[in-house]
Amino acid sequence: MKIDKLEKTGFDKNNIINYGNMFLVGNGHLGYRGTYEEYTKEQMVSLNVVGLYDKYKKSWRESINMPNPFKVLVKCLDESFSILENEPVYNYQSLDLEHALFYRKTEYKELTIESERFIPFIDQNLILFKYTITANDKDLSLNIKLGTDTDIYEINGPHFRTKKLLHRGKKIEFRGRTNELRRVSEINQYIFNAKEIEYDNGMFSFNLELKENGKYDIYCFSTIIENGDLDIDIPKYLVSSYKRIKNAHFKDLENKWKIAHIELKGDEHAQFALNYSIYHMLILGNERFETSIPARGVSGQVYKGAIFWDTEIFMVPFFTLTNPKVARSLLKYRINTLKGALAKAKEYGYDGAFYAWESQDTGLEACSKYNITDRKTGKPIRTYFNEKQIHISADIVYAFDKYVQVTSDHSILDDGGLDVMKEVAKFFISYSKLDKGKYHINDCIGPDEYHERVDDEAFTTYLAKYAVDTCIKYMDDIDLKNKFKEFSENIYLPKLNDYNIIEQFKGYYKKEDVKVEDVRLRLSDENDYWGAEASKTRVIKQADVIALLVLLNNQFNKDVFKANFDFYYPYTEHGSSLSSSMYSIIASLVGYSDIAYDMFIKSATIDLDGKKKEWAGGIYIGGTHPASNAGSYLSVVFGFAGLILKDDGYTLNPNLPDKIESLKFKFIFNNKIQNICINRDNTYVITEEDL
Ligand code: IFM
Repeated sequence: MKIDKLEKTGFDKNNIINYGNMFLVGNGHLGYRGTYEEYTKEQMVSLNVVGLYDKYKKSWRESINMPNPFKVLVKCLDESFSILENEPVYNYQSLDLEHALFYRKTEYKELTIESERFIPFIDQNLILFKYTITANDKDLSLNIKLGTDTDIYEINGPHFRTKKLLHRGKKIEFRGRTNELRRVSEINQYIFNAKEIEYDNGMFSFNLELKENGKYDIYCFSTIIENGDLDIDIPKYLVSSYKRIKNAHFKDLENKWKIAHIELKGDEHAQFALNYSIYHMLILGNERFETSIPARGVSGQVYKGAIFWDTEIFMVPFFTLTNPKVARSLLKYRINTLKGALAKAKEYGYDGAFYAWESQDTGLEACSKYNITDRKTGKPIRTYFNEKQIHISADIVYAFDKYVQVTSDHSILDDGGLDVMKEVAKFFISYSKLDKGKYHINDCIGPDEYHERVDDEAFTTYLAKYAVDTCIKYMDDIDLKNKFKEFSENIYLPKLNDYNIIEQFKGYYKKEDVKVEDVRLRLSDENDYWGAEASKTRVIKQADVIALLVLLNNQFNKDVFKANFDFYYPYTEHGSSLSSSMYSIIASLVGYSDIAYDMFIKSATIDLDGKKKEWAGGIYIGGTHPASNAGSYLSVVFGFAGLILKDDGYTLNPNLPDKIESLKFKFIFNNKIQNICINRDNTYVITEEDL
């Protein structure tokens, strides 16, 4: 297995934010953006913590960023060696995808700066940094400023109503109290040699005489303490600790890759993009936390650090197949937040569990009623994602069902999974309206968010029925079963028309028949919110009926896949990064292998090509795109390989794109590793081995 590094040379200020996302490191609980040590909050330096949230006044409640533990500024006389002020002779940065290690090298005539950082999984709340200065061709007298920057980058902050810095020797301790009165601290242990050290407000300052070709190393071990425990025992780290933890981290990552890696022979571009996508999954899956994975992963506070359907529909399947323990902890998050979902249902007058469209630690709704602002006027736009995107509850049941199917781990049902299912079933029954003997799910929003408050929405109704049927499948309670069966047998499902097409919602066909480019021309700016114009037309934001066909593929045949693909493809903007992987999968299943390939590449390169949407109206939506990363994995496994999961096993129906000579991957099914090898002619060999 060879996994190339992500590498960039040169420096362009315009790339700073993008590279911050691209070169992210994390361990599913902490994330540190791919920024440089001289940067500040202006360049969006951020140490993001998943599962910690705070609300400042009337702003959106969002995840917390901690102080930057590793700020370094180097000066020689009056010359600053910050890349923001001083153009280097050579600049290089890399991300070792195999080992989740960030590295940078910036060369000036007089000196070279190198740094690296990583966030181990083995030690949950630790980040390690190393910084090296080399004097190039003469002795140098340097001044170094090094320490903790408490001027934090925040979107809806400030989140720390009190900030205190304590300093003992080379240790700096930040103690913060959030607006929600949570105590969080950060203990930063620095290792460096210096004679006279001054300290001011989180920063050490000292002079350094560096001989020609001499090297000077600085280390930092930063520990985040989330429970306010001030007596926590933190080891005293040494230089040898750095090497030891780094070695263990490398081995850990190598083990993770063993199952997750996919070989796409003959296509280096696709291979690299897929490796990069899988990297993002690996730095997000942490079985020891039940805080789930936010839509922007650990790259920052965009989307409030909240968890969406992205996790259950895109990411959970990746982990179910490659690391079921992580999948289980993601599902546990939905069990733990059931209370919030019950409260939300009650608030809106429904029974059961109405999961939050944007969910945080409590499971209460974090999605604002005005989730988008008008780009020109700055005025908030009323959206109904929160109240009407009810498919989220069914998506969660879907993820539970697939997990059980693949792992045979029924204990998740006893641990609360069945309660989730029952409450979700009750919710859909209470949401529906009986009309002429049929239960209709009206006034909702499907994955296509441009058409709000529609009736008989295909994705939602099919998934609602699936959720209720899944609950019936697993439960014993006869009375409840009969009640659920009555609903399931009589729910109204949009039917296939004479051409095998499923109408996305009642009245969709009557919408103005224009295509994506027509709507684009109606916008005054590409960053305008598309919903305003698209809602009047057939143009949709993202896979909706197509997503339904992917998820419930057992219920439809190839003719239906093809008819709906042909119909909806020209109307789909792919305005969400969740769209293209769904189209890729269906394109593979109908034999459109070129489109399948293009859509896969689109999904896999979302964080590499710099072309993604950064604004929705006036709201910044940049960051990494884990659902799209997971989607590229799914495009290969469910699309190119045609994996179909069934209650009694699985089947493969491969359709390799022309550029790919062979495809090899592993997944875990029923506690056994399945080794799949697909040849150019779509013949394949499966071998099985013990875990
Ligand atoms: O969950 C998605 C949604 O489908 C489209 N807008 C962005 C959300 C978060 O990724």
